[in-house]
Amino acid sequence: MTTGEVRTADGDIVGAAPQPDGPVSVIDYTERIPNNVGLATDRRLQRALESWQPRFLDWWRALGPSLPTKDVYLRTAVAIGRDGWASWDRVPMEQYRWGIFLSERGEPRQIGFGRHKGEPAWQEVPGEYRSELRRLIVVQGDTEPASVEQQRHLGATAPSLYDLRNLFQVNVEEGRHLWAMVYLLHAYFGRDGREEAEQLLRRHSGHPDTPRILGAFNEETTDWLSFFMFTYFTDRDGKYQLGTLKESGFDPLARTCEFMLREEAHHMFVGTTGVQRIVQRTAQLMAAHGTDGLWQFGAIPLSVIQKYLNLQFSLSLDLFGSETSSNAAAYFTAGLKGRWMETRRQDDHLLTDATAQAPVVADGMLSVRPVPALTALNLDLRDEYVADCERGLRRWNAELERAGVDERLVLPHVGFNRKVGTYAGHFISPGGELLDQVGWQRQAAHWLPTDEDRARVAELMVPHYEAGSFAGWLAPPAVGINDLPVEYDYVRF
Ligand code: BYC
Repeated sequence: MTTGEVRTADGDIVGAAPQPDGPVSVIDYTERIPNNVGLATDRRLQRALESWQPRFLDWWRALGPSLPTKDVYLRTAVAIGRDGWASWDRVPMEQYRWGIFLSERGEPRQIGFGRHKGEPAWQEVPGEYRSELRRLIVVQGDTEPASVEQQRHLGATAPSLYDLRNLFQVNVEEGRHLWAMVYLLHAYFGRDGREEAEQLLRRHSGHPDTPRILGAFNEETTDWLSFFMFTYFTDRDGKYQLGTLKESGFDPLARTCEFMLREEAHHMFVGTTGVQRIVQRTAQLMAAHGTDGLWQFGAIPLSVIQKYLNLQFSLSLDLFGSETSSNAAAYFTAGLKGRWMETRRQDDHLLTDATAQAPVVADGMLSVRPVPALTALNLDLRDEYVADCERGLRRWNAELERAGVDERLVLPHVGFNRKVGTYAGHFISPGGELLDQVGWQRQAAHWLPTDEDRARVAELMVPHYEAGSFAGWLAPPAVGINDLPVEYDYVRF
């Protein structure tokens, strides 16, 4: 843990960037592809990955960060462990060393759930689950480059060098998470795995013919408010999905997700503190001027922050799939994808007789019906996620309270603005009222960002590239990165 890292009682990180811990294994940086998986001993795999590497770099140059820089103060994983897992240095971005890192194998793992519960975790892909496993890995892999593409142009309008560095840190690590999934595809899925790895670079966020697989990853990240909401809400879906894949009976997937989760903590830190700093500035100005009309003071009105929150939360809820899903039941029963904190759950880890309450929209009403718990696992995960989201809201609202402002941010109803699952096709207000289409659309401009809101936010997005300078629409952070001062020149041009 860095000395600047601060954790709240509920475990969220609010101070400096976190550093993970765990058993130690050093990564070999003398190799062309740094790794801790013994790549040098498997020539075929090494050659396959070395032929994918230039295509990845071409993709990074074409669709990665568009702002030219000289170097960026970045952390790079050097050891999968407690002491110095990351080194910090000024790195020209195109020289960043993307590599393949799996958490160390500890005690031999047993499968913890489903019909293979108690059997040794698989070191190879079981033939009967090959296509399901490949699908899960491809969906996970597809999101990583998608987010880099979505954030490509944000460097042009960064509110400070500190924030610009954080954006680039998130980007290079999402690039590495793509490497993690590509390694699994190449190492365990033969020719079709290699073809899937190619496709991961061919689909592009928002492309009309070859879009990314999941909806939220085809939306535009238009500005920094949208970016901070994305890293708060959408990266948090990543935390929960990786948390379930970390339980997988397929050991290489479990181990790679475990290490990805360590890096993911920083991405959510960027979101939590980013929104908090915006709310802090907004709250100060609301208290000083007694109005939410803050455009005139160069800040973002709370009502607009709420609209961006409504949008990103609803887009992120769609990432959990349908509330009831036979896919999810099949993944669980096969031992491929567990539940959040599976090992801590006090039940049979089979869910043969358990039931759950799933939402339904029928006869003009929102209600629930009992369903087999096995089919409601996407809902189970989503509920865990929503409870976690609430925690950030409490922190942001504490800023409003501190400033003596009465207004509060709220999470909208889970049925609001949904495109996937039970609520799709229904018109539900943020307060949870079932409306007709006309009634909903009449009020949509109060609930979701309008073109005008986005244009006003865009006007504020003026780059601040002098060390120690911060845009006026957000407060500076409390501490810098890795114990450096807030004013440090984290990026050089
Ligand atoms: N958009 O049974 P259903 C991250 C498809 S984020 C479009 O309801 P299932 C990150 C679904 O594929 C985490 N299509 O859902 C964050 C299925 O199609 P097929 C990413 C969708 O399968 C920030 C059909 O609808 N990781 O890491 O139980 C930055 C019926 O689906 C959507 C994962 O998601 C959608 N939103 O669950 C960077 C983990 N939702 O198969 C990175 C791996 C569903 O019938 N993925 N569909 O053709 C999964 O576990 C599951 O695929 C899902 C869907 C949870 C996504």
